[in-house]
Amino acid sequence: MGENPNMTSNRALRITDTLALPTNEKGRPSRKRLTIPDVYGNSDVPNPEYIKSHLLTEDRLDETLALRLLHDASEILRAEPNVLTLPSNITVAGDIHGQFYDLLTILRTGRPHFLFLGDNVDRGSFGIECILYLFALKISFPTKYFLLRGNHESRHLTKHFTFKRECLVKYSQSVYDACMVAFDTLPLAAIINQQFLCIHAGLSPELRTIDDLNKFSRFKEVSKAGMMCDILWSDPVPEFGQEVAPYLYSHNRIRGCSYNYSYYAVEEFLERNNLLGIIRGHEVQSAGFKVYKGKQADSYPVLISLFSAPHYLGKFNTKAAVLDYANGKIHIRQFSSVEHPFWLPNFTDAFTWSYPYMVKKVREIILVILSICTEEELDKSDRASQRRGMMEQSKHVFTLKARTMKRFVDRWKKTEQQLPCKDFLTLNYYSSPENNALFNKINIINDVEISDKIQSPLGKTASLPFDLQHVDIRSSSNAQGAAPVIRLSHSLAHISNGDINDVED
Ligand SMILES: [Mn+2]
Repeated sequence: MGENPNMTSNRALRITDTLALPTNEKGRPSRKRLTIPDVYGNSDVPNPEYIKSHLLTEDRLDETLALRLLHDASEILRAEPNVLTLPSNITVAGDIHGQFYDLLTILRTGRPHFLFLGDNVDRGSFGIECILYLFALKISFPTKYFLLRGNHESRHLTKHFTFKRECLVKYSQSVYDACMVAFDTLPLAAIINQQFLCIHAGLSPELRTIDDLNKFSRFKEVSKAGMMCDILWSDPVPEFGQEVAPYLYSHNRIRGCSYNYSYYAVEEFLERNNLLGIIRGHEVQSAGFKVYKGKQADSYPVLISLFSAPHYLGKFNTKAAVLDYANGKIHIRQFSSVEHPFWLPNFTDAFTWSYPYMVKKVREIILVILSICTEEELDKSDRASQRRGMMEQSKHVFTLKARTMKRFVDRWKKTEQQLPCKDFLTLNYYSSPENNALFNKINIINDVEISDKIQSPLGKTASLPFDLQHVDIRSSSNAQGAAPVIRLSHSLAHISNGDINDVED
């Protein structure tokens, strides 16, 4: 283990096992927030098992405990180099994306060491659970569990996808801020057994030797260009291994930033650095993994993609996979998703989510109550009332009121369609042709405004209700400030072809 001589290996295994677990009746939430004494006891390391069983029932941690875990883990991570040196006999996992219950599947088996390639948060509803538990494991067993940074371990993506909102709903701004500080300390790459480079996304034109990765300070937000951006954002070219003519890099149009690297770029890099292959995550795979061309028929593949979030986004029928490497052999282990608790889109509570339904139904009820007669009947009623006496006059007044009310409701209906109210629309999840059109229209406008404002190299594909058309917005990250590119139905088009390799993650 050469990753960090200063690592506090003496801290490992000193787990207090005398503390009583808070009682959870048949897996129901105890509603008790675990505290520092509950988890740390008299030790300087937490007991991850207490944390796991508590989080499993959707219970939460006391804020001081969450902050302590984030702080303690980031201190250990900060002491690690940019590039970890790891041994063989290891399990490598790709993107987890907030799927805490599937993360537990990975951890249940596996090798004596674990390496996570990044993107543990966003998309799924349990990103903070993933981080708190993985960090508890890191603090307790710093030479067993290793974490790399993904492009989603950053301020600008967690803000635009789900993780920030999740932290604010489940915890607080302080916990989110502490997560961001901790993410800045995550190492960027690992070399396994002096043979394989493990990295979240891939190569960069600026990356010539492994030493290049250790030459800069990583303790900052992910940059929007340059090597730190590339290794967390790049992808292999779509025609990887079947390039007609040799070339190294092309612009990554799908991501809107960074590059696509070719087979030749990988081959050249591996030869220069005397490595066998690259293991990376970053792209969803229908089988959970993708093995790319090897140098020769019997050699190791030069590139392997892993994706460890099964049933991705709750709608893609995808498997997940991890890679076991031991005794010079690579084993890919596939796994399927397990059941998990359900969260409404955007962590909305049930009352807020159902508010638009209520407004619609109450409006319809009022309309039905007030529509006591047709327009013709109203006209007849008008003429009749003019010929009758005082008793009839009161009926006339009522019909006038009814007519006014109907006009008011009709006008309200039109106004609602013409003037998009953001609050209403973000809650407007119910599906009908006119509402879908309205929702999509407004969603595009909002996303472009946000993307323009921060000039972020991100694409936003999450958080739309499943039954709505998938809207995929990608804004260009280049300094010239090119107009954002709006592409419709990108992901769904691919899934319908059984090809989801292109879906951003
Ligand atoms: Mn990624």
